Amino acid sequence: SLVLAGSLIAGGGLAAAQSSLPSSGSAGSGDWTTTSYLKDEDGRSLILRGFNTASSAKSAPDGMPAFTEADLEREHEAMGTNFVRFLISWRSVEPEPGRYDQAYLDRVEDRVGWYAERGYKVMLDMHQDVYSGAIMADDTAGTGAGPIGNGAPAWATYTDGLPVEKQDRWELYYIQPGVMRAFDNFWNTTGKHPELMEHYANAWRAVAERFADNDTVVAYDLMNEPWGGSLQFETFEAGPLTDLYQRSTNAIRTVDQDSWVCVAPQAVGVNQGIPSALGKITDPRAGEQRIAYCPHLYPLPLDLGDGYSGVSKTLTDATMHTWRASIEQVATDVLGGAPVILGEFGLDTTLPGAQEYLDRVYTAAREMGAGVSYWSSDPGTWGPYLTDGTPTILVDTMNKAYPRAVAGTPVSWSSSVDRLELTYRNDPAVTAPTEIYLPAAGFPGDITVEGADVVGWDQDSRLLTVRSAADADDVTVTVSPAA
Ligand code: IDC
Repeated sequence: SLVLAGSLIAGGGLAAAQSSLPSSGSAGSGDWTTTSYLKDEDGRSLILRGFNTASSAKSAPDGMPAFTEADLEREHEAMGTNFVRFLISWRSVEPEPGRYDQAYLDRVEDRVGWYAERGYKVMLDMHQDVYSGAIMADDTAGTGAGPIGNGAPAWATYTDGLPVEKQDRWELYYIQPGVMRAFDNFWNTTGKHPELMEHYANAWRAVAERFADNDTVVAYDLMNEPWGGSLQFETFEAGPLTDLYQRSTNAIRTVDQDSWVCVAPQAVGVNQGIPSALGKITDPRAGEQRIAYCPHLYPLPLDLGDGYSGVSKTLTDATMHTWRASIEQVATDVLGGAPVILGEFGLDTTLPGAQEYLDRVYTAAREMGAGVSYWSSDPGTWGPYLTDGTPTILVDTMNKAYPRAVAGTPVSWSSSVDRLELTYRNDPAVTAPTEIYLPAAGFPGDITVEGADVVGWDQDSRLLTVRSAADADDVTVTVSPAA
């Protein structure tokens, strides 16, 4: 069973974790930071903070999340986010082989417009869970929008008549024979469906064609939580997964030169800290590579519903320690210095220790120079608001001061309620100012800025813009409320 697979994986992760834990026992204290960031159209380094929006899109007939522009306005006002990992799906992009649904892309573009108006950046995530909604017979399975699973269209779902039995947890469907076979056919491990990966890459080209000239869409997350079916770890990641990424990247680059292509490792195991065997993806664009690494983090104890305390906390810390090492290894050694976005992490915010875990992950992301999209904005105890609109602890957790767009390369930054400090290597080629978000709670009125010239401080948008001398090298800016 997957529970067994899960404990095997957790066991392997822990063994690895223990052998590499520093003797002081201070897990996750590595000082690696990326020197590579996604850039905006003005060349500024982006520090991205936001949500996955949204799980509700997965099986909606029109493929749209139950998330309105008013919901975005509330999020923007309350949390100062600047990023979204927006869920799209292959079944919606290519409902029939070779036919790309432009009306669907119109709906996506409308939502992207809401984000654009508020200065966000968007990463489109080609989502899947357990391959497709067509894995089980159901009224809606024929469109690929069935109740269990999401992602691939029905026409690309070949279970070869193998069973998919009802399971208690959604993750358990991954090892049902019919689902395993659907993946084996997709990756052409069966040798019967070489066309499916080609379709997938071309579906990405259709998406990229639509958004190539859109400055708000900065990244394409090629596949949510890849699963290799009967291929696992190296045979999968270094094999068909790397191959699919390369083909999709090549397809995207025939129409879009500038957006980042984000790749993720196998989910099971690597989300829990096991090293990844992903291979190098070569970006055919002229100039620097624009490949980003977008792993997820789901320590097993939290996923199984334990809180962040006691043994569960010890195991979670061990997971995070090996996870960071594994992220660094792929981003640096394999992908050649790729920016990192934590595409998903999340938990039930009512679990004991949830606040401490959230703080711990955001601290790690800050230290690593990684963007973050929390799973997810959907209403409920995992999200920022319950279904009746009551805020959870996430709202205050997210609403912190942070630099959003930096006119150079961030070296380090930190913030408390009423102070922000940012050090960056100035890039004289960037003329747009550095942009910093300052929540009202700690910065209610006038502010004091040291180390750079203030360009503007807008107490409505809560955005401070600053500029340093063109010949400056390393710049340290501190911001606090005026005395
Ligand atoms: C979960 C949703 C849940 C849904 C399930 C299957 O929260 O309502 O039933 O997907 O579609 C992931 C996945 C992400 C999961 C999330 C939380 O990428 O789709 O959402 N998660 O379980 N990987 C690890 C956790």
